[in-house]
Order: sequence, then structure tokens, then C-alpha cells
Amino acid sequence: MFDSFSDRISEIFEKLRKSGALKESDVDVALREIRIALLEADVSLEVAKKFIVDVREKAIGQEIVKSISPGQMVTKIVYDHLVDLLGKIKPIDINKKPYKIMLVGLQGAGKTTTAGKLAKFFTKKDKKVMLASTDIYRPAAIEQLRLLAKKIDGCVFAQSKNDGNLSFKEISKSALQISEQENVDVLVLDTAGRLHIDDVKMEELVVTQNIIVPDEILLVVDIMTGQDAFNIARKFSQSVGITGIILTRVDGDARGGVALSMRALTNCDIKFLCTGERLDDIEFFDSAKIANRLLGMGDIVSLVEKAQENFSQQENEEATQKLRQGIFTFDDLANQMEKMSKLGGLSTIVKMLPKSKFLEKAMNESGISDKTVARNLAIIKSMTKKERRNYKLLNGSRKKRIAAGSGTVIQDVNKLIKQYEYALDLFKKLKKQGGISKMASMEWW
Ligand SMILES: Nc1nc2c(ncn2[C@@H]2O[C@H](COP(=O)(O)OP(=O)(O)OP(=O)(O)O)[C@@H](O)[C@H]2O)c(=O)[nH]1
Ligand SMILES: [Mg+2]
Repeated sequence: MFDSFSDRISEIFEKLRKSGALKESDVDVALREIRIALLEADVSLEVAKKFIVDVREKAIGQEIVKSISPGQMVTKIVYDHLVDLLGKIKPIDINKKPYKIMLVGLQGAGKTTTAGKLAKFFTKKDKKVMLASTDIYRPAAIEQLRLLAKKIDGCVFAQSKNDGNLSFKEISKSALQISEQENVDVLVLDTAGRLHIDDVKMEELVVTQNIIVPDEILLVVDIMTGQDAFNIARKFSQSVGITGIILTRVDGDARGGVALSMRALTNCDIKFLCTGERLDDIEFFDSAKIANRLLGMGDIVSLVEKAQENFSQQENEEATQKLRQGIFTFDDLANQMEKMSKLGGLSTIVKMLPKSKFLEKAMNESGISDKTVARNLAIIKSMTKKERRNYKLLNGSRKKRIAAGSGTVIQDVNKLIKQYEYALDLFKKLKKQGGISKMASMEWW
């Protein structure tokens, strides 16, 4: 979402950080460029102007001209203002049982998918989650949520298949009752989409709200709606009262202005970003992390968090042990690669790292990409169990079969085997030097 904004702004700061002494005019040039970057990201003129005036006032007031590392100081001032602009958000605190979250929004905004994502998000944090839907208008809507609930281990679905004729009021009451009976930690209620903000169904939300008495009413907004998002937020805020916003389709090519201006223009806080269609594609809207990412300082924290969720310490140690003993098979390798794609693949990982021309160049030259990882995974999956355990069995005819099975050519199979042998060899050498204890098993990829 912020790609081109982030590229531009990190370039501005790279220049600024390099120069030793900094004149007032240098700061002004940088601020002018930041203003253009903000406008290009679809931030409104009013918000961009105020941002620049505030930063300039602070920067000049701090006598940056005399400071030792003026570029860094300006970076820090802009960073602080970006965090303010995005809003200092408190994460949702599940402080009572059941903690009730109601999702509202226009049709197709992504409510039902988001309900599933939230359920998975809290389940991963060891909460017992229940999903329920009052969307009785679209025939498949409740079924859609039931299917999502099924995919999440330990997630309870409130409705049984034969409550087809219940009204939204009855569903709300019964969801509340069951959530208490089942002792769930979090109840996520999905509601029907409204076609327009003035829809009569808006009234229904107020009634539902009075029955459920939610702890959070989160408005789900598709970031692709652009400037309309502000109107939607204001209207929902007036009619049902919302406690926060979830932006969806952040993975698309929207330019980020909505996220940057939401708080300044509507006084509503963004709580979550949804970054794709999979149930794992949701993250807390952490303004400090986003400001870091925007300024090209990388997002190591979320990378580490994601990695921790997917790679348990024990599994990592097991993989490292296997490598050490030289018994790391193609099965183990496939397992590691699958986990890495759960992190969003290499391209996501690289995006989260600090912006670096060197890294980009290294990635381009190595030819490693999400595509090659997917291809290698297909190759391993086309091997037999025996072959995966003992790659030495792979003779010419077996390689040919594997290439055909994975839609690749024999050279691809050879290349993967070479990489694998190289990695094993590397670990053997490192072992001799005693230097692998700290090397996470994912790093050699
Ligand atoms: N790329 C992308 N697609 C998303 C995201 N969130 C939802 N979608 C897709 O958007 C479509 C609509 O999502 P739903 O969750 O059904 O939307 P809804 O608001 O419940 O729709 P109604 O119930 O009809 O009002 C689905 O195809 C989802 O897969 C996201 O963050 N990124
Ligand atoms: Mg829906």
C-alpha cells in the first residue's frame, strides 16, 4: 500500500542522513519533497500542509543546523509526526469474558472474511473464539462464515444448520447466550452488508448493538474505496458509533492516503490492516511499525513476530540439529519452505527489512524469488517418500519423472539438488568451525 510513498521518502532521508552539516534550506527542500510524496500517496492537501508546517516548526526550533547528526534528527521528528498522524493505537485488550466484537460495513467490504481472520488471530493467542452471523439476507452468507470457522482449530460456530428461519434479533440473543454457556473468550459477530450508508438496514445495526452491547464495533472498510472511506467512517460513527476501523485490501495497489489521513479527517482510529485473502492476512495497525516501514527503517518487529508464530523454537532447534548431523532431508526442507511461504514469502520478508539497495541487488542477482521457492516445493512434492529421505537415489530416470511431475525441467531438479548439497556442505563446514549454534534454520535459504 505504501510502496511508492515509502520508496520516495526513504530516498529523501537517505540523502538527508548522508549530508553532515544541514542548512535550513536543505530541510526545506526535503520537506517540499515529503509534501509531494504525501500528496502522491493521496493524502489530502489540508493534512499534508499541516504535517509539513508542524514538522518544520519542530525541526527549526530544535536548531538542527548545529546538531551533530542533523539528518537523523529530522528523521526522528518526521517519524514522531508520522506516528501522531497515524494515531497512537492501543491494541485491543481482551479484558472480560466474553469480549464482544461486532463487525459492520458496506456490502463487499470484507466483513465475513475479516470475522474469520479475527477468529484465527485471537485463537492463535490462545483465546476461545466464537463466530456468529446475523446476515440472513444473502442465502450463502451464514454458510460462508461456518466454512471459515471450520478451518480454524478450536473455533466455535454459534448457529446450527437448522436455525435457518431465525431473525437477526433471535440470532444475536442466542449467540450471546451460547457464548456465555460455552465460556468463550471472544465473540465475533458478522453482520449483513449495507448497500448505502443510508440503508434502512442501518437501523437493524442499532437494534443488534442494543442486544449484544459490544465491547468493540469495528467498521470494515475496503481501502480501494479511496476518499469515500472518510464519509463512510463519519456516517457509521454517527449512526452506530464505532470504536475502530479495519482496512481491507491493503495488499492491492491503493496508495495509502486513506490510512495516513483517517485519523486526522475523521478522528477514528484504524485498529487492523488486512493484507490478503488468507485467514492469516491480518495485523494490528501499529503506527510505530508503519512509520518505521515508511521511513525505510524496516519492520523487523513484525517479521520477528510472524516468524515466532510460524517457527516454534523447538522445531527450529530440531531442524538445526538435523542439519548438524547431516540428516536434514528434502522433507525437512519442504517443511521449512512451506513455513516461509506462510510468512508471506520472500518478497514480503524483503519488504519488511530496512530498505537497502544492496539487498535488492543481492536478491535480483541470486535469482531467488517466491517463484523459485514455489517451483522447488513442487519438485520436492513430486519425489517419492524414499527419494525425499535419501536424495542419492535420484538417478537420471527418476529426475526425469520428477521434472515431468512438477512441470519443470531436469535442469531445475539438478539445480535444487545442488543447492541442497551446498547447504548441507556449508553446515558441515560451519559445524567444524563451531559456528552454527545461533544460525536459525531458515536463514540459509
Ligand atoms: N485481496 C484481498 N481480498 C479480500 C480482503 N478481505 C476480503 N477480501 C475478499 O473480498 C471479497 C468479499 O469479502 P467478504 O468477506 O465476503 O465481504 P463482506 O463484507 O462480508 O460482503 P457482504 O457480506 O456481501 O456484505 C472476498 O472475495 C474476499 O476474499 C483483503 O484484505 N485482501
Ligand atoms: Mg459477509
